[in-house]
Amino acid sequence: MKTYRIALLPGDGIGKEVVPAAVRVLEAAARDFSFSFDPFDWGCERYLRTGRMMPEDGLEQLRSFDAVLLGAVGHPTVPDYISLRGMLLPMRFEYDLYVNLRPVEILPGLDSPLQHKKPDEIRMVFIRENTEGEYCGVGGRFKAGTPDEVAIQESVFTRKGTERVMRYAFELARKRPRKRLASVTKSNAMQHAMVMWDEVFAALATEYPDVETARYHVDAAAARMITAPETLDVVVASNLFADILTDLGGALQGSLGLAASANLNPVERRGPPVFEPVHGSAPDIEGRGIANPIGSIWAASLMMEHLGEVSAASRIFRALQAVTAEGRVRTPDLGGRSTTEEVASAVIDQLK
Ligand code: GGG
Repeated sequence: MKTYRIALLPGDGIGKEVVPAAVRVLEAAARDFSFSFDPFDWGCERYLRTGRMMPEDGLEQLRSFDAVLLGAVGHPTVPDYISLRGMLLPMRFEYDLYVNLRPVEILPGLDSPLQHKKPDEIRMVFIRENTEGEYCGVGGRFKAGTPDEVAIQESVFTRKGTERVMRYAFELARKRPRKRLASVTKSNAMQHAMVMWDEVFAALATEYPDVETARYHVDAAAARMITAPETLDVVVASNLFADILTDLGGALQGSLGLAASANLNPVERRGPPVFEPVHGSAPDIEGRGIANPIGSIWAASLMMEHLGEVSAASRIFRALQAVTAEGRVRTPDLGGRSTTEEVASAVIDQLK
């Protein structure tokens, strides 16, 4: 029987509540395979104790795992750039997980804040470039703390990095019923990187005549997500643009607590893929047991799909859908009074 080795990185805040909920669901979903879960206590508390979010050889420690299930990073007393760059971004960069896949769709029984749209009119998947762009970290500060201070934050877009993420998005669009791909740009204002982005998109489009393409400036894309979400199917965007737009996507879904993501390298393995809810550590509700575990459970379903356990992935997702459709068990972000544990138990009951 196949045993999947999963590294658990709950991280900070509500990550420590939603990851155990997802693990319970995964265990209940295992039929003809099993899991071996290894927990790692990496995160901001470790940083406050030792000065590092993870050990120096942390990335090596994770390398042989089949996948990583991550919760959240962030703590009120640790600068966000330290927590993000101390654990999550190094995994994406070092393992070259260049695709960050984020579905945006309405689960049955849940209402989007867009009252003028039907649930089936909001069904998109964002493909976020995940290893370069605005997040590359190139830059510096000069004359820090003086009135003459200069801060430079460079974006780095490579043709290779742009092309490979767009190719993934085209391939995905080709497999979906609507076969549409929108590229998010800002080439009117960013005449170097985003013009190259547009050129690569246009060149690839000639290889995919069956895929209907569109190109929107990021500001127009944000508006379109509200006014005409039914026109969006697969959306490819840079690291920063997609990070922002998928938080809007989470809001359209009804709560950021529902949004899931998969950090993947579909071509080669330099390390394990990483699955995580989109939300952060939410210190305002930490420790109250009311965090919505659906984003984390959905991420676990994406993980099973990526590991080739398609039937387990779809059983988990259908169980999630059954729970939201029934509407009896909901956490407060969805207007209910249920706890994280109660939602996980309801999903497990559906799995049975
Ligand atoms: N679920 C992981 C987490 O804590 N995400 C919050 C965050 O700030 N993410 C930034 C990013 O995805 O680039």
